[in-house]
Amino acid sequence: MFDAFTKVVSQADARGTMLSDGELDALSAMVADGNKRIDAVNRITGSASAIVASAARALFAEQPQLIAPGGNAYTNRRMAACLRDMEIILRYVTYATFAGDASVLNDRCLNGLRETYVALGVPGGSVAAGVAKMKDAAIAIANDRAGITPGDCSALMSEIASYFDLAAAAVA
Ligand code: PEB
Repeated sequence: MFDAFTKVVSQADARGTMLSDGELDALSAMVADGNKRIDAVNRITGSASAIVASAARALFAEQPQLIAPGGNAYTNRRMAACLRDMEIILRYVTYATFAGDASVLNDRCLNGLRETYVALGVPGGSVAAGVAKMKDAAIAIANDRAGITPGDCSALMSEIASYFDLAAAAVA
């Protein structure tokens, strides 16, 4: 598991070189903007249940076969497993955002997930659709201009979006 710093160190070590100016500049910019990152993680974390609930509601409205008899979220047990899976994925997205690196998400959540869903008969495309809905809900909350010192969060928001996209692509 890497964060943005250990990833750059590991890459430099693999090359056997000192850290480059570009690497130092990029990490320096990340530190300078660090409060935005922590605030975004804090907001998403604090609204995690609402993000999962609204994404699940939207997913089931769009794909009602999932909650119809025989569907993959039919019965309380499967519904609970589905909401739990969405929450797990969201949790790893917040870890990746905090670390500034996708490796924790890849290694501990997405690795083998597609195969797990195939084995379970859970439709990966539907999970991906749920993840995309979580992305929209999470970005809306993290990027809300109200109650914060306004600044440019566009790079951070695209970074967060990229972690959701990675998760969706891993199971789709
Ligand atoms: C992945 N999900 C399920 C299982 C596992 C995971 C390992 C089988 C064991 C169990 O039921 O608990 N676990 C989960 C995960 C990690 C992990 C992400 C990462 C570290 O350890 N059903 C739907 C939707 C979708 C869904 C499309 C969006 O209709 C999910 C939610 N996951 C779902 C369902 C099951 C499941 C299990 C329904 C139960 C399947 C079954 O037993 O029939």
